[in-house]
Amino acid sequence: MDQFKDVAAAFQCPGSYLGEEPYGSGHINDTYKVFYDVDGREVHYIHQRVNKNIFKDVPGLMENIGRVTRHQRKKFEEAGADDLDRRVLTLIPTVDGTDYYVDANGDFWRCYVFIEDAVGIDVIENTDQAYESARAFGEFQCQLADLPGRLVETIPNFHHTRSRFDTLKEAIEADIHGRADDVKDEIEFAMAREEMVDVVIDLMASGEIPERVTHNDTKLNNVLIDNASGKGQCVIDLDTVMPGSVLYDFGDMIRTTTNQAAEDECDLSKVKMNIDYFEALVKGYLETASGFLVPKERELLAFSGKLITFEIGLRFLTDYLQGDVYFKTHREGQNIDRCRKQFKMVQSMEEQMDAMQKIVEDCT
Ligand code: ADP
Ligand code: GN1
Ligand code: MG
Repeated sequence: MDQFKDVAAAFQCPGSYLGEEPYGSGHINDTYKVFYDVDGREVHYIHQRVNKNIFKDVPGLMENIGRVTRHQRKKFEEAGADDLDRRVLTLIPTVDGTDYYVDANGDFWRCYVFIEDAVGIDVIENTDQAYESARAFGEFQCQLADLPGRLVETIPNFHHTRSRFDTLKEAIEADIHGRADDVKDEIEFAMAREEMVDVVIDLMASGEIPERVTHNDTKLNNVLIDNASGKGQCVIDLDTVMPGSVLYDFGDMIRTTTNQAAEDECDLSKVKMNIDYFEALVKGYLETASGFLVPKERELLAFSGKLITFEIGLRFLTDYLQGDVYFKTHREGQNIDRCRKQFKMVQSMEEQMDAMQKIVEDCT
């Protein structure tokens, strides 16, 4: 495609551009695996069009990613890692020496070294993957604990659950697509759980929970798992790395790795929080994070799963009511199915909260 030729020419990728294919299953950016010929050898890169409707300050976001990946790389180097380009995302600069390229439509593009022989997993297959992904995200937080300066907030109030709740209420009131009547049960489910939304925000405001550099989008498929060893190879999708709480990260790990149903599963009888996956997550996470967590953070690890799953459920419900304008959808009703799945997970966690809490205590 001509457009890709321009993008390819903008970056300092060695070799000549051959073609590209859409890649991965992210809901936000447009991601392509791009093929180059380097002296008869096929070499791959990732080219990504960053979603500028969602990220209002792409230069600030790219500056964050540069700072974060340089810091991670230094940490891996100090630890003696010999496969740096597979441990941390590597940005390829443009011919002008910047980290992003703006095309004729005003769209922002970036280019990463393609991490071979590792994949982002959409649906968990075994407890090792839960352990490995949590270990990798904990290591990520640990490495960034001494990052100098404050990062740009790429999406303000991203995990401000109160503000997500209020936005849902506005969407219900406006009901611009006339869909609210069809989702009365989901609305009722959400409204009945309002008391949950301020817990972490209030503890952060009082200082009992520290602000840290966090990933904020710790979906299982945002850590690449090495095909050969099954180890957590590289944390990716750094667009939302910014000041936050570790509870947002641990909570989203619980949401996405403790059941084998797809995020938009329609058969809710398949949706249940699997306590074995939860235990593997806690163990993997504490292996790398136990050194820095304060007691309040530990105490709320199990709760964080319920909170973040509820929050994402609110966001899917809001997007459904607003006409599917935020998350990419591939079929009608996908956002409401995603919402129902999240709410079923919330309910399942409510039922198992004592057992989850006990696992955290036993691992501490
Ligand atoms: P989104 O924000 O849309 O989720 P991601 O940055 O997570 O975008 O990228 C989408 C998918 O592309 C990932 O789930 C992963 O499968 C793949 N991917 C991203 N970066 C790389 C990389 N450097 N090497 C290999 N695969 C990658
Ligand atoms: C989006 O980018 P991706 O697909 O990894 C979203 C997350 C949601 C997730 C739900 C910037 O993540 O917040 O939890 O979808 N990212 C953004 O699957 O909104
Ligand atoms: Mg992603």
